[in-house]
Amino acid sequence: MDEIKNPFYSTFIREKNILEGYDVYEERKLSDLKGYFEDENERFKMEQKENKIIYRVYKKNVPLHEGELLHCETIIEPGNVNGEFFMTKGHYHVNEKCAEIYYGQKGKGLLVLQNGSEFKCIEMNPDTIAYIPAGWGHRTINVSSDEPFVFFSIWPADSGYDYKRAVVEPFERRVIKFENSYKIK
Ligand code: S6P
Ligand code: ZN
Repeated sequence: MDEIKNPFYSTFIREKNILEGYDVYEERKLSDLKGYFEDENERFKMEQKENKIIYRVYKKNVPLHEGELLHCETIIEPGNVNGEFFMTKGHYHVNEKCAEIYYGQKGKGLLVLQNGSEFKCIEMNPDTIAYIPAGWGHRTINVSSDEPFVFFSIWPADSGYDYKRAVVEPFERRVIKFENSYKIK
């Protein structure tokens, strides 16, 4: 796509957790998160039994140029792998000058941020607006056991995704089910 000449819109259908008018749909199942959970044996067993969707992403396409903005909806299902809550893979932006904004819409989530030896966690509730500064790795976790966590993201179109760095420098904080809530270890 070279340029956008006309304004456009899409609509998030709250009752169905679907973005009407999306261009790209991605789903990440248990099998796509091999190696991401602490208990890999349990993840594999769960995958063999039923390869559940962990999260879904609905995106709009824009040209990947400086000045354009990407935006999407992410829906993380409730669940855990031996107590570790369902979460996104997490990534850094290839372009380290690119920040991002997350807006919580439904459910209860946690945004885990990492920058070298620094960590931050932000609780994401409906209407929480979180700012992810340039250079920080980011991952989201659904900390509810019974409802999806839904959030909206906006970020510069020339950010790129660096998933490898999140593997080489893994997120050191893990988010575990604890009583009716969670704990961070
Ligand atoms: C993109 C933004 C989100 C995530 C999405 C899935 O910069 O941070 O849209 O892509 O939540 O997470 P991940 O880590 O699998 O890309
Ligand atoms: Zn991002």
